Parts: sequence; structure tokens; C-alpha cells
Amino acid sequence: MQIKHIKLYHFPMSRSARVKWILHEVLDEDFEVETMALYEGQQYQPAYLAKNPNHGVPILEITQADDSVFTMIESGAMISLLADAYPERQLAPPSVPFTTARADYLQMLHFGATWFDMMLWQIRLHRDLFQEAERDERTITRYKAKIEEEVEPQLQARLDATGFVSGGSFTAADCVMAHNVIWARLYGLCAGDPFSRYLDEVSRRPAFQAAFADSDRFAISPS
Ligand SMILES: N[C@@H](CCC(=O)N[C@@H](CS)C(=O)NCC(=O)O)C(=O)O
Repeated sequence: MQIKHIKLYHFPMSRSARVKWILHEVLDEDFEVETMALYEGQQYQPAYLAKNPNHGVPILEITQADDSVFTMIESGAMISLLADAYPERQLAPPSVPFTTARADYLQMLHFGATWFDMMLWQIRLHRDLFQEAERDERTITRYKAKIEEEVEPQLQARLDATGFVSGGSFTAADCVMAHNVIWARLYGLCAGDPFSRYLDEVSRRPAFQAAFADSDRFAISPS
């Protein structure tokens, strides 16, 4: 795939911010962003649903050399692809030859984008997004406990060992995991020093600062 142009559909601080972060890492400012009015329901417009029937951000539109456009709708896959598409940025261990560093990196990227993300999403739905009658406090309690008792110790051990979630340097897996840590902190989770040091470290990156420059436009709930 030869990438000619990239467009990201985005909402501040949401899962698209992970993708915006890696886009700044690999392309600096050389990509297009359209910010969606999610709280006003713009994602349900037919033209948007045709691109993403799951009505969410991010969408990544990749225009190739022949002007065909490939559309992606999963943030973890986008981040994995972008890290591999720009190997000179050294955001992922190479896929060939096989290494355990690559296996561990993929495992942490997907752990962040699926397992940990799923718990954060359940908390967000029941705490911030569902109508009052649909909210279930037990779901919030259950997933907060799972994060505290199961996820945090695993991440903390990794951060204590190397400062990053996989291997001894910053990788694309950190774009997912640090975004999750920022998200978790909205709920009082991942509050300890190793997580503070981690966020201090990654937030010094210019690409992080560019990606989260619009975070003041995020509101935790629709008003
Ligand atoms: N698994 C998807 C989830 C995308 C997702 O749920 N995005 C949320 C924002 S973080 C969204 O756009 N929600 C609006 C809606 O569902 O209508 C991914 O990681 O890309």
C-alpha cells in the first residue's frame, strides 16, 4: 500500500486521539482531520454511517497512489498499521524476522485496545452516557475493581521495569495504553506514581502535545 493522503475523523480525547497521536508521530502535521459533533449525533448521518456502520470515531481514510480510498474503523488496527507503514519512526519491533519483542508489543497494543478498553467503555457507558434508568452501578463497581486488581498491577510491573508498556522504549502500544491511562484517571483509576511518571514521560513528546491540544473541547457527558 502506498499512502498518498490520510484523513482522520476525530473527537477530542476519544479513541481517535490515540490515532491522532500516532499520526503526528509518523506524519507530523501532514494529514487531514475532521472533528465530528458526536454529542449532536453527526455520526448518525447516512453518509457517515456508510463509512462506519458502527457510528463511531475514529475513521481513517487512506487514499492510495491510484486514488482508491481504504477505510478503517478500528483504532487498534489503525495504530498497528501506521507503526508498520512508517518503520523509520521505530514505533514497533519489525514483524520479520519473528521476535518475542514483536509478540509482546502486539499483545500489549491489543490488550489496551480490547480488554482494558472494554472495561473503560463499560464504566463510561454506565457512568456518563446512558440515560439514568439504564445505568447499572454494579457494572461500574465490577469493572473498576477488575482494573484496580488485575490490570493496574500488570501495567505497573511493566512501567516499573522499563518505563514503557512493552520493551525498553516508546512504541505505538504506548499510544493506546497512555490514552487508556488518561481515560482511567477520569475515574480515579491508574492514580499511582508509576502511572504519573509514565504520563509525564510520554506527554513530553511533541506528537502527544499536538494530539491532545484540543482536549479542552472535550466534555465528559453530552450537556
Ligand atoms: N472499537 C472502536 C470503538 C470506537 C468508539 O466506540 N468510539 C466512540 C468514541 S471513543 C464513539 O465514536 N462513539 C459514538 C457513538 O457510538 O455513537 C475503536 O477503538 O475504534
